[in-house]
Amino acid sequence: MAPTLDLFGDDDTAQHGREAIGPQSFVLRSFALPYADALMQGVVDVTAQSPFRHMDTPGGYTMSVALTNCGQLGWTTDARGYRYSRIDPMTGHPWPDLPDAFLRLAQAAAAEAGFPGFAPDACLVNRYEPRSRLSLHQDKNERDYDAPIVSVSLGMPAVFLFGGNERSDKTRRVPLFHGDVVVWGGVDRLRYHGVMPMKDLPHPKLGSQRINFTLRKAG
Ligand SMILES: O=C(O)CCC(=O)C(=O)O
Repeated sequence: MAPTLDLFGDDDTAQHGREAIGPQSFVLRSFALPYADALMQGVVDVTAQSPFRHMDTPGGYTMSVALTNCGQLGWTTDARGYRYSRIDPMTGHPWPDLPDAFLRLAQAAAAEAGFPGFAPDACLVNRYEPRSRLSLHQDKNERDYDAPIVSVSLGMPAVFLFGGNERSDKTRRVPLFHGDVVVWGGVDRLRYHGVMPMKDLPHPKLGSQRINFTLRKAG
């Protein structure tokens, strides 16, 4: 019988291993699976304090991806621009603490990709639904670019776009599944990236959503 494609990466057939997508960029297949339950509990705890919301961009659009943050600094956007802030503008309170499992996973993944000693102070949590997309962008709001970005995928599969240092550079399509972690830094730190419009491929545990965390050293 022909092998079936495991779309969810949630069982023994999930792919494992480290795939290079740039000189200092890697997909760590299924790396987050051992942390998945703790991560999802972390999302529940974080969103109880700072709920998901759709933010506006300086260009006048509302993002199709809903987001929140945890950690000392949270990334926000509104008509005035993109920035990090210590206070959640929706609640008027500091962002929730970074759950311990997020930190442990981020440090382990960064080390696995060649970036030991990663000390993130910001975690953006994105929630994608069918048709949500994230256009190509560079992560440039951080104070310096010495630390890598660690990006964790849970739930529905997605196609991650990984480009070059110019917006017009060719992009590579990288399928990402539940439990995959992408790490990029060093010479690749400013590469353009984004997510193609999501298809509705419900995940057995998370349903028709994809949760992504990106951990950064912003301050
Ligand atoms: O959802 C993803 O895989 C990427 C997220 C991202 O690029 C970002 O939050 O800047």
